[in-house]
Amino acid sequence: MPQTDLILLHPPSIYDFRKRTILYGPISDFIPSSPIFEMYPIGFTSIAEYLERAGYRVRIVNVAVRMLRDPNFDAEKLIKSLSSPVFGIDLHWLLHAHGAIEIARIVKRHHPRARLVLGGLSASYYHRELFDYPEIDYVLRGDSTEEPFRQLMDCILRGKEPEAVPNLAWRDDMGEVHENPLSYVPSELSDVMVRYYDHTVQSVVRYRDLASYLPFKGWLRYPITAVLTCRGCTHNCLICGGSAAAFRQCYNRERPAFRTPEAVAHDVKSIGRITRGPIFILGDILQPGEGYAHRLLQLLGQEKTKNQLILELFSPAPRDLLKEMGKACPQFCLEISPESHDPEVRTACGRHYSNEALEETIEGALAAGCQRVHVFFMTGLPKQTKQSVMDTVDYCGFLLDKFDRISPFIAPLSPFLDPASLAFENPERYGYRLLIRSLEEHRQALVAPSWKYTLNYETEWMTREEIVASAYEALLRLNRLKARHGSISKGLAEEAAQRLYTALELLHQIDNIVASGEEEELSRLKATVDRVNMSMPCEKRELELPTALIKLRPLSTLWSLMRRHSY
Ligand code: B12
Ligand code: SF4
Repeated sequence: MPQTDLILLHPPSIYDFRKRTILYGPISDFIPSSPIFEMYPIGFTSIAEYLERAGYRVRIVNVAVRMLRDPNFDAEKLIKSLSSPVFGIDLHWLLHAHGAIEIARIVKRHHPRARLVLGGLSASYYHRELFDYPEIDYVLRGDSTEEPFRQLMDCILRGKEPEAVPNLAWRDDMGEVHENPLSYVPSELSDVMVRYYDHTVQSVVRYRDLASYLPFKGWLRYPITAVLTCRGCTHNCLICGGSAAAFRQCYNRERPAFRTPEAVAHDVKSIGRITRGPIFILGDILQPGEGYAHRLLQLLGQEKTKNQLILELFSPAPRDLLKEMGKACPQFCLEISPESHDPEVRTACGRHYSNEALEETIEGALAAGCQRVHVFFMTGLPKQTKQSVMDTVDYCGFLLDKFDRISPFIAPLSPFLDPASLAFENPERYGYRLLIRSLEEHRQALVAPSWKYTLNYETEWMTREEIVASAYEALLRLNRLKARHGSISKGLAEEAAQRLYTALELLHQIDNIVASGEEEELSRLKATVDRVNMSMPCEKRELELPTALIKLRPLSTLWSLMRRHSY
């Protein structure tokens, strides 16, 4: 196996998830990952490519996906077998608070002389608390760590103190913790994410290890990929840890940095060479202004990509732009998240538009040839009562009546209100009650027996119990509506209802066990809990675009590359 200088490990959300009995709930229904959140941050591939350009050999190992794919896979044995002077672990999503620390412990147990770096938004937010765990040597803060990481690698491998490495918090040999300024916040991104998709494919070939590079468990069946347009955000959604305010206050970013339309179009082209799976262009292309959106669509139109493109809007878009989307990306899919049917709730969330504007956008997109519009609603919002949640479901029915080729979805804000979000930072001001705040409390909450006990918040308008109960009621109602409208099959709707009723029954049983204090009884429920957790929710299937459109198998491309290269 080629020598490595850095190994990046992606942990499962909860390290020993295969042993524990935890009912995760509808926490990952809209993303390709399972409730173990096995997807690693795209930033891993960007860091790897940047450091390789600087002469370092970097390998990615998605520990979470390996554990999910094979129930007998021994993560500790694999980590023990690895060899590298530096290991990195992402704590980007707070959901990995348990897994990240446990993996850190395993790394240090077997590689006591190796240096361990954590990074990602949650690691940045909790960087001081992270040094309470003796395994952690460094935390690289901020949304752009490629260049600081290069400088840190130089220091580690040359035995130099890293006091000049920007964004770094570090523990010296005497155990003292230092905090360098978070000063590296690039306003342009031309030297990162240059050829990271090609590089990822080459790494699979070099390490002959496709399984460790898979972004999520089902990727070979449904090879969806993502292209990022920016770092930061222009919007200020109250509950989002990646809002403009969150970036400004916690990650020192005054304004977002956008990749050029040329770089984004180049990524789409590179991906098209690897797979014909759908490509999600992440981030509203209108954020940097209409000129940017028009230019990108022009480039995508010239490219004539065969992959189906998914575009997202943060707010309604003008009709001419929707028309251009249709021309540039035939059969495109559009995503928009009004959060609630009630403009008062929507405004309280930081999204300021009317239902009329929303419906005009949906109409415009469908008229422009959009294959499907996905509309996302949420529960657990400010000013949102249980009745308001049910009214949102009724509005979904209205949308289903009014438009064809539309899929409305609803899910709770769960399990965590994002740290750094306006609501997390000023809960009382926005009607939230934070139940836990510290990193260790979140680690403990993650291993609670059901998502009801993991939720880190409740609101002035709904208790934790009500948030959980209304989420299931809304999911069941929407499921019935969709079956009635024929937007999902009767069979699928029945299966989904069965899954939801079983989850409700389990919640009840878990509550009784918790109340009795006999938590060893939980293991009795494990088989059913695991079945509910790991069976694919109906929403995920609905979100998948028709696989008939995916003609090229990624595996065969990789095998042919492996045959051609000899690393
Ligand atoms: C794109 C995006 C996604 C994509 C992720 C694609 C991917 N594989 O990365 C999708 C849509 C799949 C997604 C899903 C989720 N997301 Co999201 N997402 C975003 C978004 C909009 C942009 C992130 C981004 O573009 N980053 C830019 C890339 C290049 O950087 P990066 O991957 O973060 O990596 C850089 C740094 O973070 C750091 N870094 C990362 N890892 C490591 C590791 C080490 C060792 C080091 C040193 C550095 C480092 O260095 C990297 C390079 O500079 C942000 C909001 C925002 N405005 O930022 C939310 C955001 C990050 N997501 C969030 C959440 C909650 C989720 C979900 C948990 C939601 C859910 N319940 O379904 C899931 C988790 C998915 C999983 N792991 O399985 C929260 C996180 C809050 C928190 N602190 O926990 C955010 C902040 C806001 C939000 N609510 O959407 N998300
Ligand atoms: S949720 Fe709102 S603030 Fe957060 S990334 Fe999306 S648009 Fe930006």
